[in-house]
Amino acid sequence: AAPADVVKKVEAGFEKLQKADKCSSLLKKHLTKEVLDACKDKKTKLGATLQDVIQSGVANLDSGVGVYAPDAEAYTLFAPLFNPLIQEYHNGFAPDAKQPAKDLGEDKVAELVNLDPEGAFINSTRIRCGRSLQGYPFNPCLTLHNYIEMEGKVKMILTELKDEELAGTYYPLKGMTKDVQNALIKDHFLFKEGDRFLKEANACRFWPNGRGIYHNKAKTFLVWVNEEDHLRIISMQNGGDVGAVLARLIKGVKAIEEKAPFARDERLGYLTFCPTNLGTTVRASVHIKLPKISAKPDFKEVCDGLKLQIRGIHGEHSDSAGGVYDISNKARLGLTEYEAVKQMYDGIKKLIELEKAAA
Ligand code: ADP
Ligand code: CIR
Repeated sequence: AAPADVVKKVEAGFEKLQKADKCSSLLKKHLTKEVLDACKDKKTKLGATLQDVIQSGVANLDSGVGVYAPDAEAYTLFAPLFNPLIQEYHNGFAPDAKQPAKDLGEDKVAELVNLDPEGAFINSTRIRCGRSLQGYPFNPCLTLHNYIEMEGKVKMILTELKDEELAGTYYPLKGMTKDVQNALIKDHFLFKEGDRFLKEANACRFWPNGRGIYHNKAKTFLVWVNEEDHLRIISMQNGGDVGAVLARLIKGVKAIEEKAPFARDERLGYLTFCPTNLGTTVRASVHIKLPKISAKPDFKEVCDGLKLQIRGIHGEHSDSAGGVYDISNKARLGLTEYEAVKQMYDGIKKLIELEKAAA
């Protein structure tokens, strides 16, 4: 069972959330007294406790979600907390629901014609998915040795990619100059450093060891190694050709999957560190200018209705700049990979129609 001092910490965390009037995280909402009592004494085989699950959201009261899974077992052991939270985030995915079989949409990419052929609204399009290597837990439970071993395995797989569009170079974060790192971040290619939500989840230990980025010359196919997830596989390019971006992602995912076994759960699909990414793990986004409708007070409501999520210009927890927003599908669980992309596609098509019609 969880040690007494950990149970104390968890109880103090619960009290802190209860007192925080302005906190509107899913953690605060779903960590009821009953859920606390059902989970506070539990410990996974790897030694993770409820404290590991909630510590980021307790430290960061402005979290939208506030929880992470330290290992795969956490999703079932702490189901009284995760299940209702997952249900609310992913469009009502119920405790007895099951992630459908994988369908990346290879046979349907041609239907995704350019959303903005004139280039009037969309700066760029990006689709990413996450993968966890079978046999390794998530960040808080990884050792320095794990990080270095995982980086070695992934680097080997990536540097052996033969396809011209996928072939590239792996750049470890360790030893990268700050200038290069900051330029990659600014240009939206690399993950940021010092994310307080990840830090408080114990996800940045041994940084920058074992972390890095792989990309092709054009920086249209990229893989993040050991940031929030073991792998983040990314396809991106300027403009609104969603089909081309998806086709490249599919090619990359298939080539990598041939070489590495990934963790997938019967019910939850592909397993990830953050419950918002479970299932398909797909976030398909555009950087888009919608000056008229985004200035209206109901913009967020309109996006909610289209099952879209709004982020700022430098990703999650950042602000818009120059009227450009990052808009993506919100749910990743309970639908297929293709449907996740299509949710973004259909929603953005609608937003562009609304923008054109707006006074
Ligand atoms: P993730 O998408 O992996 O969940 P973030 O929201 O932090 O994580 O975004 C990561 C980076 O990807 C950020 O620099 C963000 O600006 C960039 N990005 C996201 N969508 C697009 C897009 N459509 N075009 C260009 N860059 C994008
Ligand atoms: C939050 O709750 O706001 C952060 N923990 C992020 C939640 C979802 N985003 C993510 O996993 N990238």
